Amino acid sequence: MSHVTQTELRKRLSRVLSELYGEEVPAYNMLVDVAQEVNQDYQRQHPEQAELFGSLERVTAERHGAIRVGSPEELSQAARIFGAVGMYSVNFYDLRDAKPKPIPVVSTAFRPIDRHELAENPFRVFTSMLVPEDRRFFTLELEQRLKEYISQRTLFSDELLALADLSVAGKGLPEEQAQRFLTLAASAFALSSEPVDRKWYEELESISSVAADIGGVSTTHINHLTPRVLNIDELYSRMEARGISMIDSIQGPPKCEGPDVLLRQTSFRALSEPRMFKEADGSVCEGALQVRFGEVEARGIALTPTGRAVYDSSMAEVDAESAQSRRDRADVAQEIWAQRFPRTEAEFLQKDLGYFTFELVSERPASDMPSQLIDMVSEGHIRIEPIVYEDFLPQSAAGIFASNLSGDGNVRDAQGDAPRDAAWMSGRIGTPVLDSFEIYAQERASSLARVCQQLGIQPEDLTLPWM
Ligand code: OOG
Ligand code: NI
Repeated sequence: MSHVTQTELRKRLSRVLSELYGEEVPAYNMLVDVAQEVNQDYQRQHPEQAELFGSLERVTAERHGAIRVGSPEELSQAARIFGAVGMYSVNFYDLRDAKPKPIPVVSTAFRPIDRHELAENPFRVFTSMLVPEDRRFFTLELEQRLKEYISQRTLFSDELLALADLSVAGKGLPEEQAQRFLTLAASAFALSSEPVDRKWYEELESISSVAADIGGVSTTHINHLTPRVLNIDELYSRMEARGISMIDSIQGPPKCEGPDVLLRQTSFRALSEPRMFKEADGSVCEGALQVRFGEVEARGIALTPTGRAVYDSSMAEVDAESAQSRRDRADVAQEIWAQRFPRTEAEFLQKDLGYFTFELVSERPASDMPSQLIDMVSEGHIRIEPIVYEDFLPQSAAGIFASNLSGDGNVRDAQGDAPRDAAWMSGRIGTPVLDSFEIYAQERASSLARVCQQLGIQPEDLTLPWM
């Protein structure tokens, strides 16, 4: 019987979830169609740039999902399921003191980490976990009831988890088991028809609608699934032209003249979905909830710690300046970006703002070349290629969460008292929570090592912008 590799399993999982979500949220299908139109037009108009950040084939299949779970046990199970298809926990995001609205979760993203695996299929899932111990949101009494409720439910069946472990051990699954794994995974992430206990849901919703979406129901579900687009400004206006009202702005860096950096995202609120409710008197009736939405993303260069610091301070500057001057935020952002970020990739490299890989394109011996990497690039001996940002941005994620919340929520005046970080999360889920800066730096280093080997020199022989 044929063997399905983890890579193939990931491709299929992404496809199966996309079909499922399209059935559940028809507006998603429209978003995917519009994204594909925009990408094809972009490819036609800018053939030399369209594949700068990944092949069109990759970008067309590319999705990120978002799910939410209630406890470290549930998160560790999600890690096993994603591990089965070659997706690993990268970065720790704490959204509990996020602006404009605090969200009672800490998050990570599961994604492939190897460059070739990303090229094959970069499926990633932003996974958030409720923090019932945080007193800014929950009293001790509510914490206990939440934990009790969550510990009694089963998000992922034993059979699904056993197949996931088999896939890790055998680097994939035989065809029949692969199909079973996909069927069970899809049903674990589907919206449940189980009645929602109205009183319990509303109690949690008065604190945070994210808390209600996680702890107020007996299953998890895909909260959104996001296609990638090559021109997000164009997508934004085409969706509005089709009568879909998008959130006020695009999250993340503004449109700028220089190379795209990091991640830009925008979303629209999905329509109400019918859900069954169980009332206090035991009767069951149909109601509606509005928690799921559509989102789209555009990706650019992964920034180095130096570049990221410039990004963070520029964002803060934009906030301060637009609040003070009351000018349009997008205009202020464009102005500040033009001052803070260079216009060319070579300058990004020279100032050590972004990560690149390298390719030797000259036949000359190393002795005939400059010893500064940046000069080798500007004289055309070495070609650079930006490393695409594969992760998320906490501030943008907070904006995406906030723009789709139903109520205002309620944050109490208390100490948070539940410290969480990557090491804590890693200990609780039993696998490392990787740091994306290290992944990008590693990729840059191995690419440079290859070029040096071709030249018969050591990386230490070169003057590097980041050393
Ligand atoms: C996750 C929100 C964050 C993103 O793309 O930054 C997110 C959620 O709503 O569960 O998906
Ligand atoms: Ni998202």
